[in-house]
Amino acid sequence: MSHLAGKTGLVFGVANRRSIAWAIAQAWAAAGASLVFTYQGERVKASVAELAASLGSDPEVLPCDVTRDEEIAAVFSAVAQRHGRLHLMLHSIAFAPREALEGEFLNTTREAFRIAHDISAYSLVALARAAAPLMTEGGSILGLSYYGAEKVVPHYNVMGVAKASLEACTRYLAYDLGPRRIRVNCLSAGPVNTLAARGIAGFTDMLRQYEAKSPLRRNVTLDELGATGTFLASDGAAAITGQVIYVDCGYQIMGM
Ligand code: NAD
Ligand code: 0WE
Repeated sequence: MSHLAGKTGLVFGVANRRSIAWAIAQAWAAAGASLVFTYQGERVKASVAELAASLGSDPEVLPCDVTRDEEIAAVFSAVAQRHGRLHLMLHSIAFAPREALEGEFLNTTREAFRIAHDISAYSLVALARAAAPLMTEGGSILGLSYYGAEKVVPHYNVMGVAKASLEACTRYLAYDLGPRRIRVNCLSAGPVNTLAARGIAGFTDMLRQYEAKSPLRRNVTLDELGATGTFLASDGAAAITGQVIYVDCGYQIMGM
């Protein structure tokens, strides 16, 4: 189905083929959207360019480290020049210094707190502000969150606090941008074995916990995240804004 035909989308957060951003980008492309990709740093440039090229339509691939205002500005001026307008934007970015995801939350340094919030939450505000003037026909902005925003997940620590901020940013942005018909939502994913999850102590146990305890008795797949991401981007979700939609096989409803 071509639910996103004629729409232009900008994708932040592809690092490799396991990235949630790549799953959603593929689904957006399959629904007919034209995409522009960004990547963080030279390390992932080639891999993002190769993935983007595999979509066939030769999408643009631009550098963007979201801690750099000048790189954000350059991305949006390139999109404005080449496409003139924008309909969809995906924010699938998170980072906290590794030490902050080990040990006690109590020991979070001022610098780790700043970095986690800058990259994982403030960047949504900066990108939304830059995107809004191009979303002249309305738009859909989508972020990625995790249950640790709402409940304590041991070791998620400052990332949980940053995700709580991301979800609150989603609501305030939805309020500001609603009159321009720009919707802002978060998809809260159950655990997925990506680069960002690899090397997290106990991650395999977490996947098993979801299999044992979630109502659907399994883990979410990348394809399912792509499908929900496409729904939220489509006119089927035209009256949904400011929401956190759980795509976690129902785990979030459980009390124990
Ligand atoms: P990933 O490592 O594939 O993606 C994380 C992305 O963040 C990478 O592409 C990386 O380049 C980007 N990034 C980090 N710092 C950046 C910066 N300064 N500027 C620009 N980009 C930067 O891992 P993923 O699991 O696909 O993570 C994507 C999103 O999904 C994140 O927001 C994450 O919190 C969220 N999420 C992941 C899971 C999971 O279990 N994997 C669950 C729920 C939510
Ligand atoms: O949002 C995330 C992880 C984001 C992330 C991952 C890393 C690893 C490498 C942010 N910063 C870094 N910094 C690094 O140096 N997830 C939802 C996946 C995740 O991470 C956890 C989890 C889950 C789930 C960490 C502890 C406990 C659970």
